[in-house]
This record gives sequence, C-alpha cells and structure tokens, in this order.
Amino acid sequence: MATEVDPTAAEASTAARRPLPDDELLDMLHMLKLCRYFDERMEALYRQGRLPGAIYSGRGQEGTHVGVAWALADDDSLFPTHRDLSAQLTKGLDLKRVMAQFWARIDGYTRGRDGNSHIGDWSGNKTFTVMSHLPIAYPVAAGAALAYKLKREPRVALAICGDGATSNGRWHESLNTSSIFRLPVVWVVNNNGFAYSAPNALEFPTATIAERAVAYRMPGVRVDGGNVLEVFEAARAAVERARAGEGPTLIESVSLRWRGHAGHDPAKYMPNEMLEEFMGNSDPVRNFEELLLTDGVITTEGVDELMKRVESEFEEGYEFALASPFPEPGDATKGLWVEDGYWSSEPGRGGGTEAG
Ligand SMILES: Cc1ncc(C[n+]2csc(CCOP(=O)(O)OP(=O)(O)O)c2C)c(N)n1
Repeated sequence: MATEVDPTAAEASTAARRPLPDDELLDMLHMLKLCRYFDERMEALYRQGRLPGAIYSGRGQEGTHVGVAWALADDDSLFPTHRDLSAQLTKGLDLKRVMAQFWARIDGYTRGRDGNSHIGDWSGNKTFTVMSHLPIAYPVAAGAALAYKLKREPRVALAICGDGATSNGRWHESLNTSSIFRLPVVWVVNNNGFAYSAPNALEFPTATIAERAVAYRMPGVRVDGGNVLEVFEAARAAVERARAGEGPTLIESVSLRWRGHAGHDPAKYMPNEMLEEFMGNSDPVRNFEELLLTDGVITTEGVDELMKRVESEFEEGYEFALASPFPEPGDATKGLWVEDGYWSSEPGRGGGTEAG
C-alpha cells in the first residue's frame, strides 16, 4: 500500500536544516566563496612573487570562520588569530583595505606598517588586531568581556585560536578566569589537527579539546567545521548564553587547513589520506553550496553570478591596493596614541600627531 506523503512535511524538514532566512543564507554563501577565492588568488600572487608579504592560508576552515563570526552582533567583538582573516571579513573588514594592508600601503589597516595578517579594526568593526604570541587574543578577550560585564553592556567577546595554542598557559588562565567571573565570552578553538607540524596526539592527552571544558565547569561543544550551519548554531547558542549572563562556552571546531602553516611551508607532515578525506567530505564551501542547491535556495546560474561578483570584488580590491600610496617616512612616528585619531576606521593617512 502506498504511503501518503505530506509535501508540506518534506518542506518543513528541509527548512529545519536552515536556521536563517534565505537571503541571509545567500549572503553566507557569498562570504564563503569570497573567502575561498581570496585565499586561492592571494596564494597564486604570492607564488608568482607579486605579493610581498606573508600568507597564512585558512583554506578549508571557512566554515568555522564564517560560522562563528556570523553569530556576533555588530557591537560584539572578535579576537582572531593569524589564520582567521575569513572571520574578520565576515565581521566586516573591508576587502579593499585588507588588500592594501597586504601590499603595505597607507590605506591598509595598519597604514603600511605591516604586510600581512596583523590586521584589525577596533574602532570600526570591533575586530581586535591579530597579535603573534599565541594565544594572546584570549586574555585580551577575557579583559574585554570583564569590561562589558562591569559596565553592564550587553556585549559579547569571541576569541579564536588554533589547537596548538591550547597548550599555552594563557589559554588555561583565560578559561579559568572567564568561568570564575562568568564572563560574556565565547572561546573558539579551530582544531586543524596540527600545531604547525605536531599532530594532536603530541599536543594534549585528551581525545578532544571540547572535553577540557569540564575542568573549567563550562559547556564544551565539538562541531564539524565542514558544516557552516552546525558551527553557526553552536556559536549562536554560546553567544546567547554569554549575553544572558550565563558565562563562557568552549567550542572546538574540527577543520583541517588544506595548506601549510604559512606560504613557505609545503606541509609534508600532513598525511595525504587525511587531506583527501577532509577535502572530499569536509569542504565547507562545497557542502553549503550543495545544500542550498538541493533545497532550491539558489540555482546553478545563481552560483555562476555569485562567482562573477566575487571575482570582480577581488579585482577591485587588487586595483585599490596597488593604487594606494606607500606611507611617508614621517608616518612611522605618527599615531602612537589612540586619542589622536590616527587609528580611526577611515582609510588614508589619518590624523595623528608626531610622537615625542
Ligand atoms: C607563544 C608562541 N609560541 C610559538 C609561536 C610560533 N608559532 C606560530 S604559529 C604556530 C603554530 C600554532 O599552531 P595552532 O595553534 O594549532 O594554529 P595553526 O597555525 O595550526 O592554525 C607556532 C608554534 C608563537 N607565535 N607564539
């Protein structure tokens, strides 16, 4: 006997896989594709000797970056690490200024002081500048969260680091302090399997990073970085919990980086089978595109249009970067204090008084 099928039930079940309205899902796909394309093109320019700075590819990890940053409100703050440019773009960094940064031009976020990923825009998009010492963003995020709590501001800080950084004392101090004071903070660990070349088994004795949350009496969640919606939903729950005054959450997102630690690292330590498995089954960009195609949120023509838009955004950014002037020698001694306006979120030379 044929079973009666209720078409609205099928519709409801696929819609249940989509926790955001369709227009936001399309924006999310755009961001995922932009980040992937940016990463691929920047690597190509680097290999051609046309990109002077260093690159830290986050290819394969866009699901984590876009998913966690999507859960933040404008006034919430992001504390990223060297591999998290995709999270910063999602939080609102301007692609043109990011590219000017990589070519060390005056319109870059550090106004020509740095040629790679030490980017941030605290006065604009509340992305704290990336610092090298791992995981230095964690204690700073704890401090920001403490300030929000003391000032009774309904804001949340979210910090990201890699698995390797969890072996550093600052990581434990940050989790400990945040739990004692129930700070409005979300701790994200992007577990890409390797701390540079050291595999997880040589980094920590537990099977997962999420289970270490027990020691700090906070929830620990492990998500699949290949599934941007799973990441987003975990981050959204953690952000809501933090905003409601219930304290921190630890999120471990498992997502291999497909490239080496930096542009100069061929990553020979990464087993081929592992890489193939992640690239085959855990590609967050392809997985999400397939979901939206299957659910009829986008068509193949729509995907082609999106790619054209992404390509022209990149070209515009590239032209902007190369047209932006280098800093003048005098700029080096300007803007050493926050008050003088040099660090305003406007591009260009900025205000700023001479030091000394
Ligand atoms: C305190 C500190 N020690 C060492 C380094 C050098 N270093 C830079 S990246 C890196 C690997 C970090 O691994 P992980 O945290 O897993 O992040 P990944 O780069 O793999 O994304 C190391 C050791 C550093 N920046 N800071």
